[in-house]
Amino acid sequence: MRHFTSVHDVLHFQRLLQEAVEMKNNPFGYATAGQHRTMCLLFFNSSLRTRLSTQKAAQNLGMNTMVLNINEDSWKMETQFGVVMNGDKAEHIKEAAAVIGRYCDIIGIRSFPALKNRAEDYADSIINQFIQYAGVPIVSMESAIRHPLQSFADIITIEQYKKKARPKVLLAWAPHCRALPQSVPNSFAEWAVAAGYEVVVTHPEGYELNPAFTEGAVIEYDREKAYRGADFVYAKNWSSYVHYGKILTDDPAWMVSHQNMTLTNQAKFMHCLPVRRNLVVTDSIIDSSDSIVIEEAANRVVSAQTVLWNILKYL
Ligand code: SN0
Repeated sequence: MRHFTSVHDVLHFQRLLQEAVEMKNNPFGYATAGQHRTMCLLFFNSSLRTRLSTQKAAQNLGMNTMVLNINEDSWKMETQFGVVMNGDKAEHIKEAAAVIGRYCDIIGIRSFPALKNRAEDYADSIINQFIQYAGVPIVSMESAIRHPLQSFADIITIEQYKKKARPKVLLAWAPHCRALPQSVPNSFAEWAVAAGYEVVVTHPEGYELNPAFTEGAVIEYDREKAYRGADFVYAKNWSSYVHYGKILTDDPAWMVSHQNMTLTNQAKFMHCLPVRRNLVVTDSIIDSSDSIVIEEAANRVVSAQTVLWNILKYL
């Protein structure tokens, strides 16, 4: 593997899952794979799990890690071309990417969408410019349109808990007080379909995701029908793709609650975290024994380590 930005970078899906199981069972068995190699983790936006789990994964493989919060502890970065740089942005992404590429063997990047201009966000330009100018492998730590390390960890988690070969996996929209990216649901839908699950997506009208990401999934507007018989409920808020970046409703009936979960096949509750309690999910559901959010977060180390190991093999 050269870059890791989506499920499309995975050559052998089932083999990657097997490797993840091996990594999980034997996390220190590959401690020399990244010897004398350095990974830089670049954050344009906040992070807790991604920051810690990716560093831990790199360290388990014997790599050195450097973390940089762009716009906070470094120069503000200009990402547009052809502009007169007479504002507050002192450094252009073109030089920054090339320089970091000389210091590091792998670069991880987190950059959220601005949620203002759909075409600009969906061009995913920050990660793509790093791919173009850094000259080293790039790992998405959530881009404007996808969060593949999260989705891979989600699939590892579902494989761990599933009781049938092809579980019904429900991606359920839930309310939120802020406009959030579509990255997590876009990416989860792609990975869950690639894993061969029965994938159902439910949301209010107007929250349709970009169909390129939900191909192979069933879109079910009838919430009760969608929840019925689900083996996994993957909750997430996202802002509208159609009415780009907008919040269209805050109807609490869409919150993951006992009322919705009782329709399921005693579904496991999943969420990428951070999650806002009693807005996205009730206390009683996230605190129940069917909530697997902590194990899901723990598997972030496994997904990152498996991906980094696959990149290191070809360096
Ligand atoms: C991000 C998102 O893409 O939805 C990161 C998830 C891994 N989540 C948030 O930004 C939540 C922010 C909030 O205010 O709750």
